[in-house]
Amino acid sequence: MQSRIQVIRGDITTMQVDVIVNAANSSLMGGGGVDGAIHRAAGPALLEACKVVRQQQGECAPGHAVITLAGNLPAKAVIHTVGPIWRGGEHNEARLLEDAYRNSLQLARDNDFHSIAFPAISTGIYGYPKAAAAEIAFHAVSDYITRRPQPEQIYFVCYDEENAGLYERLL
Ligand code: AR6
Repeated sequence: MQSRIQVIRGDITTMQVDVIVNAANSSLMGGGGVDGAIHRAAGPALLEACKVVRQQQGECAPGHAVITLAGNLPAKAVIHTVGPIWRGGEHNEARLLEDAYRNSLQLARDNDFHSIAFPAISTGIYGYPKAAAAEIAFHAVSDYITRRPQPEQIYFVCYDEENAGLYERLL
């Protein structure tokens, strides 16, 4: 049987899964990195959907997650989560990063999704050290799925070589 967790090298916007996760910022209004790539690939419908969520729920705090449609993406939906900005490690960063993974999985499960793809949240513009972030990602996801049957398939999509190497070693 295939492992429930797989590491993929590449671009998350091409993933044919039920839901992909966006490493967003609290405004939910788009940005650079994977957020920019997802908005470009999804088209303007995604920003419109984010604006509606923003009007209804306000900003998305670090560690929290919200869900929208996926526009032109192959995925059925996008979960936008906000990772912590790295400020030296003494500002609850690890806990917030773990929450970002856990709350995204919970939202996928609440929406009855079976497959989900994550980027390496916070490890780009937000500056989280990649090795530490990879360990937290694996720990948070493994811990979640050992206790729950859904989502059945989790992909870690690594865009840069350093993360790909780290994730493959952890797997
Ligand atoms: N597919 C998968 N992973 C990607 C892709 C892609 N197409 N593009 C980049 N990555 P970042 P953060 C990886 O900076 O650190 C935005 O402006 C990248 O190699 O996208 O959480 C938001 O609006 C890195 O490992 O997100 C926020 O303001 C990982 O995605 C802020 O950046 C995360 O890098 C969030 O910063």
